[in-house]
Amino acid sequence: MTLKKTLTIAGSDTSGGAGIQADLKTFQEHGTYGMTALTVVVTMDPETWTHSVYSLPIDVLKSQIATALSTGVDAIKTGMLSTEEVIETAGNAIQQSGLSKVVIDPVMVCKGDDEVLNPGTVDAMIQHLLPYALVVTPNLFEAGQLAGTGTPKNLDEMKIAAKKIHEHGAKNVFIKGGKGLGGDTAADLLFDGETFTLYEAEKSDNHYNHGAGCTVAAAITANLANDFSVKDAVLEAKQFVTAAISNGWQLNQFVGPVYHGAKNKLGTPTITTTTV
Ligand code: PXL
Repeated sequence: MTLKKTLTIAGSDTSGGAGIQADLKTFQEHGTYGMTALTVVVTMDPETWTHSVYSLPIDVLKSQIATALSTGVDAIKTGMLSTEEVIETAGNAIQQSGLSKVVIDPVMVCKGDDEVLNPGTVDAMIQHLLPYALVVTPNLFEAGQLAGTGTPKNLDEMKIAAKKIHEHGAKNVFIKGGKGLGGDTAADLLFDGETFTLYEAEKSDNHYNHGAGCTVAAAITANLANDFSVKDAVLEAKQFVTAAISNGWQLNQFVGPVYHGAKNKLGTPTITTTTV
């Protein structure tokens, strides 16, 4: 048997819903073989759930990336990259790998924590990561940061941000609007440099959605590894994360992660796609 190989360069969410834990679960559900290069370990205070972020030494990150890439990776994803040095290291490794199936999830915040991890990282992402992105997957806040426009509040502003991010070299821009746009659906926008496609799902009233952003990006990565087109990769990923959010569950009094096994176990939700 052979499996497609997927690598995530990202942080560990000890609580298991986001980060490399989300990526590995999602890779597995898509029938790919997941590998990791860990950037940081995130822990949560048991009393308050305040996050602490512990960075790994840069040499340890470089060794992990070299280990994984030496096996012949099919698709690569980046997640939480805590410093400019880490971003540059990931970007250089991606460039040297020559891989085209590259998904950049420009993680800037964890849910519930509103400040950008480190403001210099936005420019570093633009310089070192976006030029190699086959797909970049910002949420609304991250799209506004990368575009320099401020957070988009409606579809027209999402389109403007998507165009600006595309100008930074990302071939496809997938902005995760989710519930944030305030309409009747959970709506995400794909821009491929020519066409805008809106992917819409019925809004879930379940608010246990920790890890949704990492999960959709990881699903796109696995689908690309499995030779899906970008449009098909995004469609399946939206189905996958919609099912995962609908079946999110309460881990403790602070957090409710998505359920990564939902689509395969419980079925595929309906997604509508519209050219807008
Ligand atoms: O959801 C963003 C995210 C990404 N990566 C790691 C995280 C989080 C949020 O908790 O912990 C490691």
